[in-house]
Amino acid sequence: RAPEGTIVIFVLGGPGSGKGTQCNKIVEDFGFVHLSAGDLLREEQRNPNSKDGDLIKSYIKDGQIVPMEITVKLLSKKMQESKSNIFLIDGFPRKLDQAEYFALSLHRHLRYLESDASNIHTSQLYVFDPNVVEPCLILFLDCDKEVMKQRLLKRGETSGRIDDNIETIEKRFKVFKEESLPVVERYEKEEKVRKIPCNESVDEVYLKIRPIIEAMLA
Ligand code: UP5
Ligand code: MG
Repeated sequence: RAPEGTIVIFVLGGPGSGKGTQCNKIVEDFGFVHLSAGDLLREEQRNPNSKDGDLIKSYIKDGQIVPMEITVKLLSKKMQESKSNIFLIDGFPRKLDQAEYFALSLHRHLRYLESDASNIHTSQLYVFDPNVVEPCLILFLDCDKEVMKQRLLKRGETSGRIDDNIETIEKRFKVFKEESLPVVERYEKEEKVRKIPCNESVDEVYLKIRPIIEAMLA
């Protein structure tokens, strides 16, 4: 059963496992807000007024994880601008400490608002319920490395993504295994993870995801 208030679902999985593709299907059916951390970082990187553009570019090109303060700032800004309260967060957290930082920084932000904006009624500022910033569900898209590699190389023919080349793809796999998989293992201990085998077609994979979301909302 989903908690009241803000609902956060993390969609995790290796590079090319289909996170973005499956999130789009979920949005079509359920209308949640989809926030891809990678998409937000690429958008920020292209913004000529951003002071972080060059830094983001160098991390992504090297398949490394961008310092989390940057990513969390982008995510929490989008969450606060949104009128919806159900968020699919795709490709984040990518490291154990990022999960803690995500929850904590939202707490801190609320306290800051509470102390600073004394002329506005505080209830108007509670965009997040601090008790439910923790995710209620983790969808883990589990895909064979060879399948992911073929998908990314194919996409790389037209995507223009600076990380869709074989050299960076291999680095992304290594970072995923060493740094991001422990995040999934952490949430497995809390029994929040639903593991979805993802080698099949887009529609076959989605057929396994849809009932999980329905059950969460029931
Ligand atoms: N495709 C998808 N599903 C398919 C299926 N079932 N059958 C056949 N084809 C399928 O899919 C990839 C490709 O496969 C597409 O062409 C699709 O049509 C096809 P997609 O849905 O895009 O997969 P996704 O898992 O989203 O792959 P993506 O490349 O986005 O995953 P990454 O995790 O590598 O990329 P992301 O954008 O999340 O991050 C990129 C970089 O940003 C990271 O390497 C890192 O440097 C940085 N980053 C951070 O530093 N911090 C963050 O929090 C997030 C990102
Ligand atoms: Mg993606």
